[in-house]
Amino acid sequence: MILIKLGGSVLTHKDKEYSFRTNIAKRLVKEIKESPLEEYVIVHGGGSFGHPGAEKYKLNSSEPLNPKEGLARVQRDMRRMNNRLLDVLLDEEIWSVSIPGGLITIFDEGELESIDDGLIERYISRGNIPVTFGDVTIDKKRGVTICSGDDIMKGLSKNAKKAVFVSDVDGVYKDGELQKTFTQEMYPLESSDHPGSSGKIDVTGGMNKKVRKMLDISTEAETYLVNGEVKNRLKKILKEEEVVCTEVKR
Ligand code: IP8
Repeated sequence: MILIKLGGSVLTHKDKEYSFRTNIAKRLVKEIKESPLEEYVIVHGGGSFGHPGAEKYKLNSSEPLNPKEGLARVQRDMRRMNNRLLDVLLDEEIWSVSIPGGLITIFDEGELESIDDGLIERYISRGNIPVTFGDVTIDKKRGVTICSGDDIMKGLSKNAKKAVFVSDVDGVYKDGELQKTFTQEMYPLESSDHPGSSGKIDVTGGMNKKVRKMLDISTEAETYLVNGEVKNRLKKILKEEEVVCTEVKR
């Protein structure tokens, strides 16, 4: 099984609320379709649908504000985004099923405790493509918390051969240089490592957090970060062709 995370940074304009980048989504979905994949799961992030509400209700903190309302509103926002992606997938005849991350995960103090991968497996074995996404979920201590798409990638990685993170950067940089391979010793990153890293809202926090999760995932599956804004990079990586990207390896 292959895991593909379509980041909120490619699927949305992060600085404009609820702005889905339909054209990029269409191209990425076509690239997936043109690759020889059979069993795969698509995971997507929150971008400008999920993150502004998550920030407003402080859903990633130990004391969320108005958690009932925040849960309801931000879950609704994420389902809006998911529907936009489903429209694109179904137009390409990729028979997708939506599995909200908030309904298959349980968190404890902001950390993923368990994920119901059985549900995902059941749909895969039917020949459907599970599409899951970052969401608001139940947290044993906090009541609610944010489940990021990266957490879902981690939760599903034990059954995966490959985990591909599609973002708006060419890969992971160290000392301003794009790394073909990023290893444990290069962690953590300093803000000066990554050129052009922006201060856009992303409550699940920056490249360091992502790379930390990718290092963990790499003990289970080959793990890559690739730029989805550049045509055919995703397709090439799925076809196991040489492409500009970073392999993260513990
Ligand atoms: O963009 C976050 O998912 P991510 C989901 O994968 C929400 O971190 C609701 C902000």
